[in-house]
Amino acid sequence: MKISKKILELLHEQIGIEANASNYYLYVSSWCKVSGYDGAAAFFKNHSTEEREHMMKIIQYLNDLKIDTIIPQIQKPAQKMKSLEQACKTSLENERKVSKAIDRIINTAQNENDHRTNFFLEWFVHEQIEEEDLFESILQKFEVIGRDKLAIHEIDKILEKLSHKSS
Ligand code: OFO
Repeated sequence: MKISKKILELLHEQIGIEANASNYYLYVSSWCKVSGYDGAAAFFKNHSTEEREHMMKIIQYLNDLKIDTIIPQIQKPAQKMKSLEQACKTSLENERKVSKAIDRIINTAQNENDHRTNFFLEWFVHEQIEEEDLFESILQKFEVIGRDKLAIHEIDKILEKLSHKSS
């Protein structure tokens, strides 16, 4: 095998992390839709698709190395949403955890001199910088614009614009 058992185990875990992230964003999108936040619903739906693409990238990487993958069971998102701000806060926390998980695989790959996995994961490092920055700046909007109904409506419109950017 072209990668170690440990790296394979971590990449399998990462497939699950990306799948759970996709599932979580899908749940948030659905919650936004029924709460009247159409812009946010579109934004999170796109994000759910992006996370699935991240999962697919890892599967593709393993398949390119002629390694079969384990497709894990996805988890039911644990949290009931109470507000759009809370959804964004949880998203940022989750993205930070994803970044740590990616760092862990990179550290292991570097210790093992596994240059191909190290190189493959570079894309994810850039992606995580963007995603953390994205949610940090959305959360900043709540500080700047406010949290009353009109402010949330404004933020929903901003999220709608962002959903066009990422699609
Ligand atoms: Fe948003 O995390 Fe994937 O990688």
